[in-house]
Amino acid sequence: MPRTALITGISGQDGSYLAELLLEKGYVVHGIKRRASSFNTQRIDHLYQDPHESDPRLVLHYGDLTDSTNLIRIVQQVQPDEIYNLGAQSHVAVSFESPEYTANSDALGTLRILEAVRILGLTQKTRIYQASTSELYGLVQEIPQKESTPFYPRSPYGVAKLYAYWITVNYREAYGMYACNGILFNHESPRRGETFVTRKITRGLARINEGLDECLFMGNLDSLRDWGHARDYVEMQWRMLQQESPEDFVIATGRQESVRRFIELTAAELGWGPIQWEGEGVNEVGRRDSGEVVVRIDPRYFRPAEVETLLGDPTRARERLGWTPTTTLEELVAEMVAADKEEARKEAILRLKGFKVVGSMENPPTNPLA
Ligand code: NDP
Ligand code: GDR
Repeated sequence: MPRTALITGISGQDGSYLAELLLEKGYVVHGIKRRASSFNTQRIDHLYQDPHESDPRLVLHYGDLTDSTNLIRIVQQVQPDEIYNLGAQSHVAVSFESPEYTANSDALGTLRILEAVRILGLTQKTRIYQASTSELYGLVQEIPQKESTPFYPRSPYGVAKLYAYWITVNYREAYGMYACNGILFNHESPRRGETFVTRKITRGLARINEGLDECLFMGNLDSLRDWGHARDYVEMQWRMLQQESPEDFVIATGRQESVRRFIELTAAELGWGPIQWEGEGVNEVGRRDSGEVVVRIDPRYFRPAEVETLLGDPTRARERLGWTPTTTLEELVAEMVAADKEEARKEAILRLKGFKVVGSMENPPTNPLA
């Protein structure tokens, strides 16, 4: 019998890579997607199977982490061997705008998944992966951060994920469930949402390169992050559920760079000369080799409370999960730039041929709200 997995957040960046991985491994994959007024499954459309075919290996269910009845029904129907709880309002800046919704989906959503498994008597059958985050460390108490580093979240998102972390630990201890937290540091890919910083940079500079935009507006350029590739990280999510007993793991590369450096790496990948930084604070600008200002600061992108520095220590994952990231930061940037260059080139050709380019939801401007 093939194993059955249920993925919340299957339409997101990680959900799409994880679904690919599990299908390759022979799983039957069920995913929860939210009802939207337009199509929202672009990242998994290549995996789609006509539901009219017999025994499809990818099955999608409408649902939402804010709806217990729906979650209980889906878990009852699917009887999963593994649940990957990846669904979340995952944007830190947006969580300051929608703190209550973020708590409902990210904190209580996790509780609802755990309760569904418990209520349905599946505690000994179903293994649960909880998508925990380096945002738990927030105002960091120790560098680098490891599993034992104390938490100090700095956003409604971080606080909601703190609840999710502890309720996962609590259900493991209280009910003997196989439930574990992956404390994942930032991971990116060409499928990263357009408003997260790395994608905003590769997409924005690729559009400037094609003459579609003139300037990228940014927030804190000195923020430090440990960036890896999402494809590598979802493999660790799977491995965490294949251990003899459940444990929490930090997944990170152990290398830290600034947002500014990510811009420089992107510019280099586009074949530009070095970016010249001029001015200070909100007046700082980045000038490209041909003389144009391509980066400016917009205070809108600063957060009410910032996480300044994150650097993970993945020693435990290396020793127990055999963790070896396969993608360097330079390779990640190259892959993202190549994909965004192609998108920008397509749009430039459409414009040149006189086609009106589709509205802002399909092609959000380089400087979106978050
Ligand atoms: P994305 O934002 O790309 O995907 C989030 C997914 O959650 C989407 O499928 C989204 O659906 C879905 N979702 C949002 N709200 C709800 C809800 N109320 N009910 C059901 N589904 C919902 O995130 P990533 O793939 O990057 O991240 C996956 C998980 O890992 C998230 O929980 C995130 O917080 C966490 N994480 C991510 C890290 C990273 O660097 N990427 C690092 C550490 C943790 P829709 O497509 O309809 O919006
Ligand atoms: P983060 O990712 O908050 O770490 O959360 P994001 O890419 O949004 O920000 C990283 C850093 O870049 C700074 N920054 C900007 N960020 C955005 N989005 N837009 C800007 O214009 C900008 N300018 C500077 C930010 O201030 C921040 O310091 C991500 C999410 O995927 C979470 O779900 C996940 O839990 C963590 O990573 C680990």
